Amino acid sequence: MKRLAIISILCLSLVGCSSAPDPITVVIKPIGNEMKYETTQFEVLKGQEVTIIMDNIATEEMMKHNVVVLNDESKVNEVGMAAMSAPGYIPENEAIIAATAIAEAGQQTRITFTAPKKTGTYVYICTFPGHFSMMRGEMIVK
Ligand SMILES: [Cu+2]
Repeated sequence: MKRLAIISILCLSLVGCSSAPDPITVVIKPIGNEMKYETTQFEVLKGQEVTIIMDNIATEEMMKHNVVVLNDESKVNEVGMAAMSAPGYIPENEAIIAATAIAEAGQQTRITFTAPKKTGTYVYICTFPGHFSMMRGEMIVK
């Protein structure tokens, strides 16, 4: 009986060790009123709960931004182009794994999602029309 109790305590602690990593929050801002992200790379762990905040510190009304994470870098153009005529500038596309809503100048938008189980580099873009060629970054999943 004593041994059984010890084994079950061991199992419980092992389960604790292998549980998902703590959630992470990443704040992404533009550089002032430029069409550029200040943060162009960040790291997360596979399976981690990730919150991305688009903190649009721009003061020019025309500078609206979001953060759209893709699982396929070859789809950047396709998604960027389709976004121009999509509701909220976020198209329906299988390559999109997470997207914040567009943040107006001075506003914040956010999205919470689970990081992919597969390690690698995932590109993120701003899909406000005309921005995706300039506004890009990389989410590294480790
Ligand atoms: Cu933008």
